Formats: sequence, structure tokens, C-alpha cells
Amino acid sequence: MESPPFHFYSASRPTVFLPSYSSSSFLFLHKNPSFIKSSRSTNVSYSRSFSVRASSSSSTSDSVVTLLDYGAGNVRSVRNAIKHLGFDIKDVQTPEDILNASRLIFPGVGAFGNAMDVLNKTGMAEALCAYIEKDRPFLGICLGLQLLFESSEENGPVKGLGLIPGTVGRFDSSNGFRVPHIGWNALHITKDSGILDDVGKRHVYFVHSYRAMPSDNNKEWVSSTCNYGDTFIASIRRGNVHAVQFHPEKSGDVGLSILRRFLYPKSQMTKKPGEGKASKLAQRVIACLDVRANDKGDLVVTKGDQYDVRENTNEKEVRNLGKPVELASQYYLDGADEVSFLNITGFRDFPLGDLPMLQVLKYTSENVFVPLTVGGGIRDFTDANGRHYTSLEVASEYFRSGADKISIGSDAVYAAEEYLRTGVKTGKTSLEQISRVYGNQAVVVSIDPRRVYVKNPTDVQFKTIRVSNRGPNGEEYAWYQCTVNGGREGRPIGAYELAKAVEELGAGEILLNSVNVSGQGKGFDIDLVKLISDAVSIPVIASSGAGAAEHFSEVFAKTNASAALAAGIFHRKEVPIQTVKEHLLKEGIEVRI
Ligand code: 1PR
Repeated sequence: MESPPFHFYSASRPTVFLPSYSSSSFLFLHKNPSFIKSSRSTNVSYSRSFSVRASSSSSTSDSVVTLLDYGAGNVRSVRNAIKHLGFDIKDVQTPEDILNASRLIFPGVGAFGNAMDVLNKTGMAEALCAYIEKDRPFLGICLGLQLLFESSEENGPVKGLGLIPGTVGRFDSSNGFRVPHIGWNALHITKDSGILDDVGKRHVYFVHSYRAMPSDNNKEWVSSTCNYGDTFIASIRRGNVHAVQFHPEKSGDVGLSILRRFLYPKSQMTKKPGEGKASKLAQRVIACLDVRANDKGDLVVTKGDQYDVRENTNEKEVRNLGKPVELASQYYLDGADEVSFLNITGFRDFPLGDLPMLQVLKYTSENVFVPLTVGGGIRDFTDANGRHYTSLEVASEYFRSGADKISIGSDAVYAAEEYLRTGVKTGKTSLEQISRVYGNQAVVVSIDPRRVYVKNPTDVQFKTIRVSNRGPNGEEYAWYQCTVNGGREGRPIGAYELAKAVEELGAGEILLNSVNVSGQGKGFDIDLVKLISDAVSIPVIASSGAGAAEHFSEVFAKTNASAALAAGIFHRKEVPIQTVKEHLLKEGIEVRI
């Protein structure tokens, strides 16, 4: 494709400065030690000028994609998608690797400021600008789009690469829109973007709290927009330079087609009008797999009635509903918008000792191109040899193994109790640490509440509600007590208080279970879902109790849940995911198809 002449906006090109290293900014750098070593030991300014070689195909194989992974988060999904499409990956280790790339993918992850810090200190910022100015094939993803702009308000203002005019700002949650913007949304394609040719009216997956806005100054760049409270830039394109705010690697088959079109620009792919009815953020349908070792030591998908996962037989064996990798792959093909794994014995076993669970994640992420969440056992831990692991290390291992989001259960309850008692954010809880490094959109808090009936709202210090169905002794009120350790232990904190506290501590989403209705198939606890989804401005996933497609439309109609999750009905093949979605569509509820 002929590239148009470039007139780069250059008012705020990156300031290249002498590094003054803060220890923390390098904690989570690239896995490749030479990358870290070279950036640490260099004590010179990066004001050299780069030259980009003229031809893309002379020395680099056509089947290689150069990937800029500065190690701040999970880019395993991007790697898996690239490999799935038949390409090998060359990791950027020096600025020259950027300049020599024949095609470069930059899946920016983490916070804007940290990313710019790393890019500036390693000389990558200047190399990136030189590469892009020469109209070399480039695809930025998510933060990889935002960094192209002049600056961001994220912990800032912080200067960006300055290639595109505009400032990246936070979504405004005061107008009722939940932040982060998580889920499947529609694109409004404004110009021929090449890579978006198969999208049409289909949803793509977004997860972000910050966005760039279209303006007269950047309109030549914008190739699509998306609406979420306001209209923001969903993708840009200029010549061979593309960037998308959404995640093609997590957008199912439509996302893979976007990557394919970037990777094979010259092939004769015909334009397929994307079938679909996407017009706004879709309600999500999530398949959940509760996973644990059975008595033979095999990792199985199980499902309890009110959290009791053992069969009602003399042997009391752990219920076995299938193999985790197979089931997750099936749910992906069936149209699940996300897949969640909960390692339900993680509270007593050390997850990093649970190599099969990490393997499950690795294998699943090779074939499942929608978001994967994993929870269970995320906390500080000292193993039998006295080696201490922080919760951040545990989470990092999950991310490295293929998780897009992690979910914290018990440890979030302790953190919220402490926060409510002292009023102090220590910054040291697992929730705070993980959301600081990976962003709050990557941190889900899983709540396991149990309903406790009371006669009068003043009987307890926790938020009570007037229940739809009275308690066993005619009680009209109830509060929802949080539990830990798989529902075994009640704690002195309500689900309402916990939800508000964890939002303040940095949770990006709430997975709201219910010990009472889990596995019962009688419908979601609407009172509970309404209470929590009205209390917070982050997305809430309604979980527990689904037994029919109608239960999904009920929870979306009566509450502010952003997603609904089920386990048993999918495992037992009672209601296929497609049937749920068709029913929701019929009821006028937007879903991804
Ligand atoms: O406390 O950080 O180690 O995390 C443990 C995680 O494991 C928590 O997210 C907790 O919810 C989960 N968990 C622990 N024990 C159980 C159990 O069932 N014995 N499962 C458990 C929670 C709830 C959902 C279930 C829905 C939908 N199960 O996972 O999938 O209720 O089920 P349904 O559609 O069949 O009704 P930590």
C-alpha cells in the first residue's frame, strides 16, 4: 500500500533525558536480563539520531513479528495470537531492534508514566518515533495507542511520544458510566483502515480507564471511534501505522482477523462485511470454571451446591465435571465473552506450587482469544523452605501464564477490614500493589457473601436491605456477610462495605458470588446484585444461581450488573451459551454474537 506523505505533529516530541533510576520502575522490567542490564548500566543521554533501514524485507524473515514487550504486564495473549496466525516473534532488546523490524507490534501495558519512563530511559522512545516517522508497519495496542499522543492525565500530566496531537484523559464516571470501560463495544469506522475491514457491526473487546478524544487537530489520524459516555478514539491509521485502543488479541475471531490483516497487508483478502448488530457496550456472558485437585490429584472442573463440591455418596468424592482446558476452549467456541478460572483451594494450597494450574492457564491461553481471569490463593506466602513470595509475585506468575485479569477473594476481605478500621491506604495490600503495577482493570475482587436475616436494620452495623422474600422467621431485612476460605469463615464486614472499600483500594471490577444461591439454579440473588451494583461505579459481574436463560435477562433488567456469570448450567450442558445470548437479544439486551 502506498503510504501518504507524513506531516508529523512535533510540538511535544519526547524529552530524552538522563536516567535517574527509581528502583521500583525497574522491578517489573523485561524478562530478558540483558534488556535490564543495558538500560541500567547506560549512563548517557539518548539523544543520538537513529536511521531506519530502507527496506522491510531484505534481512528479516517474512514470518517474523518484532514485539516490543517492556515487561510491565501480560502480553502473553498477544504472543499467542501472533503464533496462532503462523508468525514467529522476535523480542525487542535494543532500540536497534525496533529500527530493524519489518513489522512491529507494541502492546502497551501498565501505566502511561511507567511506560514512558522505560521507553525514555532505554532509548526506545526515540527509536519508536524514528520508526513510525518512516511509515514502517506498526501496530500499537491499548496503551500502545495512547503513548503516541502528546500527553496523558494518568498520574500526570505525563508527556507521551507526541506523534499525534491530543491529550489522553480519564473517562468521566460522574455521568453514570462505569470506569474502567470493560467489555465488548461497537466501532464507528470513519475511514478506510485496512485492518478493520472485517469488523463491520461486530463488537471488539476494550479494557481501559483512559482514552484519547478526536479533535480537528488529530482527525487525519482517526480511523474509528467508539462511544462510551463520550466519543473517543478507538483506532488510528496513517499509512502503515496503525494503533487500536481495544484488544484484537482478546476480541475472538474478529480480533484475529484484524491482526491477520495487519500481518498480511498484501494478501488478497476480500472485504467481508462483518455480520452483527453492535451499537454499544454489550452485556457480557461469562463461563466460570471452579478448579481444584480431586482425591486422585488430577485437576478437575468442579461445582458445588452452596460451595459444597463433594458428591452426596459414601465416598464423598470431589465432583468432576470435566477437564479445565477442554471446557474453557469449548466455551470460547460457544461464544463465552470471558472465561474465569477459580482455583478454589488456593486459600490453603500455595498456587505457585500448583504447577498444573499454571499449565492449565498456559494451554488455555493458546487457544482462547477472549479475556481469561484467574483467582484463588493470591496473597503473600512463605513456603516450606522459608522463601517468601509476595502476592504481587503470585499474580505476576498468573499473568505470565496467560491471565488477563486476576481475582482476589479472601485477601481482599482482610485488606478492606483493615482499611475500614484505620482509614489508611497503606499501599501494601495485594489489591493496591497489583493494581498499581498492572492497572486496576486487571484486578477483580471476588466476593463470597452469605445472607444474614435480621428483624431490624438497626440490629447490625452493616448495610441492610429489605428483602424480596422474607427470612425463615419472617425477617424483612438482611445483610450480606463476607466470607473467606471458600465460604467457610464469616467475617465482620458486609458485602456492601467491602465493595465500596475495594473500589477505593484499586479494584477494577467485582465478581459477586452468593454462597446461598450458588449451584441452586433458581436465579441470581437480585437483591444482592442490585445492592452492590448500585453502590459502586466499577463494573459488577453477577454470579451464582443461574438455571435458565431467563435468569440472565432478569438480572440485566433489574440490576446494574455489567456481566452475568454461570457455571453449573454450562458444565451440565443444560443451557448452551448461544441460547442465553439469543434469548437476551430477543429481550432487547445487547450482546456480542
Ligand atoms: O480466597 O483469593 O483464595 O479465592 C478463592 C476463590 O475461589 C474465590 O473467588 C471464591 O469465590 C472461590 N471459591 C472458593 N471455594 C469455592 C467453592 O465453591 N467451594 N467457588 C469457590 C466459588 C462461586 C462461583 C460459581 C458461581 C456460579 N464459587 O465460582 O462459579 O457461584 O455457579 P452456578 O452458576 O453453578 O450457580 P481466594
